[in-house]
Amino acid sequence: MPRTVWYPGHMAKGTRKLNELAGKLDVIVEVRDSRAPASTSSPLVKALAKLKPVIHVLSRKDLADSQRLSVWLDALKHTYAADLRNREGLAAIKKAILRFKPAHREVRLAVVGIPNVGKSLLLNSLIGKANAGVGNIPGITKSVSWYRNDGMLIVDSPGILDPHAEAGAHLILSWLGCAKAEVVGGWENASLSLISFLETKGMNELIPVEHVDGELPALTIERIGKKYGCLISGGRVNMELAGQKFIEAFSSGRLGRVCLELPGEDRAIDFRDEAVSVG
Ligand SMILES: Nc1nc2c(ncn2[C@@H]2O[C@H](COP(=O)(O)OP(=O)(O)O)[C@@H](O)[C@H]2O)c(=O)[nH]1
Ligand SMILES: [Mg+2]
Repeated sequence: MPRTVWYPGHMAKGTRKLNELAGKLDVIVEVRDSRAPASTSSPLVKALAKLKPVIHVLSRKDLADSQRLSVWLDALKHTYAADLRNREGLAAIKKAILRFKPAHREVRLAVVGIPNVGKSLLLNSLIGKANAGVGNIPGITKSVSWYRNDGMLIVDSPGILDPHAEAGAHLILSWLGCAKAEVVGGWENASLSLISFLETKGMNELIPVEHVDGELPALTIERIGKKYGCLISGGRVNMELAGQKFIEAFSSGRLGRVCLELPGEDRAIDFRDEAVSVG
């Protein structure tokens, strides 16, 4: 896939700034979603990991299948699962960060990750409510804000620290409620592929209606539409709405806890044919 499809000009600028910034940091904290730790990783962080240590925070632990999540925690170094809304796992993350603190000054860090994974929640927890920005730190990149708290010097720079996901990840992100369905051709499309995916993975218990293996996903979405009351005239199902309601229920955890990927697995989906437009 040509890079330009998913790598527009403003992203290149972000990358350059992030690289520049990374030179000043002691450690990078990357946030990913526990429910898809491969697809929600940031390609840019992967590149920076050659230069700087990276701590991985897997957010939304509260929505994730804990058994499969523990496979990730065993497989990835410096990895911590967290429920950022309830500040669960935060103490361990802070401790891990402070291990990179030089003796003579604060540890300098940035929280990085693709949009919607929980960066702001983590950042605010690390900064603490009462802390005002400290302005420019001498010798460190201007035009970004720094915050000081508990032995940490934390940079906040939206737009630089939230690089885009890989193009192919958008479908999975749409299932998780982390990407707009327009990007993957609407809710109906996204929900049909989610049904196929769950069937392939043997995760049928996450489908809220009867689903027979090999059956057309559209029939299943139709059943879901009836269950959720997505009807239009003549008793027909509004498939777009049905798809949206299904994905809402799925991504909010109402259908159960999920972890869609395991380390080292082949890509969940063959993305090559997927048309992706990036905003
Ligand atoms: N249930 C749950 N929701 C979370 C968690 N972390 C973040 N969220 C929610 O995910 C949404 C996006 O979080 P935000 O911090 O704005 O993500 P950002 O775009 O990476 O800065 C918000 O509605 C958060 O409340 C978590 O650990 N558990
Ligand atoms: Mg944010």
